[in-house]
Amino acid sequence: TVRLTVDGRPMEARAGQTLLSALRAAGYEIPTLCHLEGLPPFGGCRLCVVELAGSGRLVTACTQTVAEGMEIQTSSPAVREARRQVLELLLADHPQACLSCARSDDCELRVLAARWGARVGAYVGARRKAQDEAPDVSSEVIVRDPGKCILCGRCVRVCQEVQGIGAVDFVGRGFDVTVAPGFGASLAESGCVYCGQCVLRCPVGALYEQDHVERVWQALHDPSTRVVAQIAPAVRVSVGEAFGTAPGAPLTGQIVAALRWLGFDYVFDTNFGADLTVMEEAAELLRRLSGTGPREPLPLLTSCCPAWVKYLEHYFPERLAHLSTCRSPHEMVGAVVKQHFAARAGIDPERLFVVSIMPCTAKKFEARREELGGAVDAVLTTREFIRMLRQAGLDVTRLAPEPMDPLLGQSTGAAVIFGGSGGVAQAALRTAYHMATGQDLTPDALEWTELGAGGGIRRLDVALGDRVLRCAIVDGLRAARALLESPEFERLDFVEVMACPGGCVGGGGQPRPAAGEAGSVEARLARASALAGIDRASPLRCAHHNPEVQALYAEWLGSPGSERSHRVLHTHYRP
Ligand code: HC0
Ligand code: SF4
Ligand code: SF4
Repeated sequence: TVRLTVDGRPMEARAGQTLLSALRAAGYEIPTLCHLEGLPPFGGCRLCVVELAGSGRLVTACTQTVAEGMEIQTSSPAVREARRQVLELLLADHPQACLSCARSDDCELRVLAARWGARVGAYVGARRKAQDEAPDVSSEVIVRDPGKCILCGRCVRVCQEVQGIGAVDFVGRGFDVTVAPGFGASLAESGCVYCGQCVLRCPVGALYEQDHVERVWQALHDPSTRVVAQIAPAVRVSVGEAFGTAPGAPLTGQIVAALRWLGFDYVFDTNFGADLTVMEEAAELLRRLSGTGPREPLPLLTSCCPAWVKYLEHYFPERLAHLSTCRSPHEMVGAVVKQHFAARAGIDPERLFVVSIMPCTAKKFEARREELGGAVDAVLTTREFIRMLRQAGLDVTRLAPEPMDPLLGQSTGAAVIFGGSGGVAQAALRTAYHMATGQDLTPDALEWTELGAGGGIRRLDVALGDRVLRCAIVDGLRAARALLESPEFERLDFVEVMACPGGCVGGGGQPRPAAGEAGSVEARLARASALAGIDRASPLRCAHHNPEVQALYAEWLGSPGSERSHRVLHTHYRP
């Protein structure tokens, strides 16, 4: 340990730690607009400056390493003045549009400017050209508003360093500088896969999702439309954060109650679709293992993450035959609702409007794919859903829990863990094992080993009778590229890939933690462990034990992999 003095008091830190992480660990709230948890320091915004006692020098806490005997001031007059100036310079090149900005509620610039007393108009002069550029609305998922961009570089770095994509970058110099896709391309023309990790990190209103809230209200207010909601696994453990709960508070029943208050006619569970996906994907895996299907290579790659699917289509089209043909869980729910539930309930499917509430921005893109036949009509991110709740004046934490509606409302522990990295693979293995051996394996017995140092790839071998199934879990697209390009790839049988770090719990549509970027990793872990807790406490932990799924096969689909299952629950991909 290293001993230092902070604001006149002793403090200990780990040798080699940056001042920023040491101060934050000790409970100091140090402002930054560019720092990203888990990535190397950037030192771009200069808001995290602290004063070195003695020299009076200001240093950026994010780049400065702690040293024995160091004495620092975190809120001296010089520190406060420097922070205020940084913020005033940012305001000088920022539209004063806070009142109607998509990020007004949780804009980090607005909060910090007010906190440090930054004045609008303190600096006047030329402005960057980007201020006069119209927002890029080319994609059906993400809006990029260059006029609001403060050039913090968070989106650039998360896209490049976490996802390994680099769809956006700094372009131009001086007053021309902006953050955009290369070669003047729009976001829709770029290599963006719509994971929304950049949206999650943007501190201001320069990146946000295309808003589906109004179209959902319209459907709810239309007396001739029956509106169906379904909620994703990861949403149930994050919505509460906007209403003051700690990350990971499970609120499934309260969310169902809130949806009925909002006027939804039916509330179903994407988890039901996850159980259904498990049945189909496990059957597909066993079929591929037996080598009977045409052009169905191993490893089988999971396909429920639309950003991952788009990534493969764009960057590795030669690998598309590896992708499971299963539609993702919420698309399965949409298809079953429109093609089966509607008939049973005597409703014209044309009058049904299905809304998916997802932790994900890419699901907006998926829902528009022609191959999926418009089974889902609108996708709300967790954040948009929270805004609807606020518009309706509902505090979800104060509602009495209610159950989901029958037919597509029941689910098992296998389904809920879909929301965290590794969950899809574990859930599929539970059922594949049963399909192959007639026995249930102990869910908690699956022990994965980390492959390489922090590379985001985990491995597991599972004995299926006399055959050993070689499986991997891939967390994030950078790790996915590493695996696709490694010789190890061809030796695997089954691989789960989720685009977002930590899986959907860290999805691009999730609420930003109350503690901001500084609390992001912690929030992700808390949400994932909450999902694992729901699984462990579930009376049923394997998809094949879901009574409603069994009933759906018995009365309509036949068996997993049947001709009807293929028509309703599977898809194909475009190179
Ligand atoms: Fe996910 Fe899903 S688990 S992708 O991460 O597979 O969005 O939560 O809803 O569809 O179930 C997201 C989360 C889902 C789907 C499920 C899968
Ligand atoms: Fe990059 Fe994902 Fe943002 Fe697209 S959505 S620019 S791929 S981080
Ligand atoms: Fe969406 Fe989940 Fe994929 Fe992220 S990991 S893009 S939240 S499906």
